[in-house]
Amino acid sequence: MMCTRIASAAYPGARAFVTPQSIRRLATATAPPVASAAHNHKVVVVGGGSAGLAIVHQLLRTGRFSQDDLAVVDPAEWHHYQPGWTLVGGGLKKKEDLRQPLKSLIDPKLKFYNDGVRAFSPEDNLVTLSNGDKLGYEQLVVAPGISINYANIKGLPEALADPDSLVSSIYGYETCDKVFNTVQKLQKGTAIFTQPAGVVKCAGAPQKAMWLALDHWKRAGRYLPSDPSSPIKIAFATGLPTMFGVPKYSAKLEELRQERGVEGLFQHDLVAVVDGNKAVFAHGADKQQVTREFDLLHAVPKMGPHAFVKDSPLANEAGFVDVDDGTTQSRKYANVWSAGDASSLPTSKTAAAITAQAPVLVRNLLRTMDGQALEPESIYDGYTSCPLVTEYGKVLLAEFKYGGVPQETFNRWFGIDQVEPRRAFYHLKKDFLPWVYQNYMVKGTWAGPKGWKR
Ligand code: UQ1
Repeated sequence: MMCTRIASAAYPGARAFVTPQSIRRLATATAPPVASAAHNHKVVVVGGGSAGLAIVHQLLRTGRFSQDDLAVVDPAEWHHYQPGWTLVGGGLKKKEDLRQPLKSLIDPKLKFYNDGVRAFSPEDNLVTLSNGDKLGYEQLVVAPGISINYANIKGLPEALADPDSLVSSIYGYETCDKVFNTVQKLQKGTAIFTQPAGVVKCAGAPQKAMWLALDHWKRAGRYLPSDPSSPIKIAFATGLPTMFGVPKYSAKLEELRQERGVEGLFQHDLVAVVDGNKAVFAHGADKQQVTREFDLLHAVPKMGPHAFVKDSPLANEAGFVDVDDGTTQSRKYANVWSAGDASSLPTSKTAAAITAQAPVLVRNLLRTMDGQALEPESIYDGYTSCPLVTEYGKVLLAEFKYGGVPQETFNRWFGIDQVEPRRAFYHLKKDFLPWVYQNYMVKGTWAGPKGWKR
């Protein structure tokens, strides 16, 4: 679960720079080219998403790399600004405006392999592409994100694909615009918004979709909070025991839920959609089956590591790239690194988290490449953020680190308590962040709360 993935204790810093003896020390700047590789690169970055692009362009900007020294591997045609899909769900943005051809975002000095990964062979410093080609590397960054597994909820793929159903999800490009269509269509009945047990990216997004829909219906006079005669009724069905994994923000969101008359179905994990209008949940520890009828369903699919990561020697038991919580270095291979959703870093999976992870990873990777020990201060503290839209025009800006400890940028500088939903944070989310992401973060010049970097 997202909330339990947040480390319960503060990061034990000492572990970060005491490298286990068992770790491989072979791959440094002096590593010989790999004879069996079709192509050799100094650094191979798997993934052209938020983490991959930020990292590879930060590496390039050091000026240490020549043409094709750095390679990016990704089979995608498009790069999406996924944090914007919540806003598409609220009718605030067009999904077409949130994507760019991936190729157009990759600096011409980089080698781009527009292909998937079949296998990692870290003992041989090799990555095998889907087309069979082998890439040799000195350093490897694994940042391919996570996989969305729609089929793990029975009947969900069919319900999402049916253009006439009121079943949608902000979690996919195909369906994020269906969300607002279904919200506009619903005149009366029960709307259910779900959040699965287990790992999801952006643990706040499932309820953002709900808060925007609620506000839309309220403004249209179809939702009357806590009034039994309300034409529309709303339930939030979550696999988790609370509204959010961090107590400070969870308390506020629970207060909003109660104030706004939203039914809370906690520890309800959606397992099936049947007959077009029934949601089946596994409830509690004994997974007791609970069925609820709906008129509108916003479903959040199950997510998990990609098979090519999970089935590789790089993975931990849960299937994520097994890296040190502080250094982002693989616990098994000293020349392997990971950040973003694919990594084992025990924090909430967001683009904001990557703004803090990427500079640490880059610094530590370069030190390792130079055969130098890691610096004790180059440690990721678990920083992540969730700009939680609570209504049109208001955002609660959750920012926290490992242990669910709040670390609020605007509290630090201006003494503003970010638990209070505010208009300024709404504009940060809707206008500033998409702009800074596209113009700076993917180019390697944005470090989140630490601002712009060279
Ligand atoms: C951020 O930098 C970022 O990436 C561009 C996000 O992802 C969209 C965020 O959600 C947040 C909160 C940040 C952090 C930036 C500031 C100014 C706190």
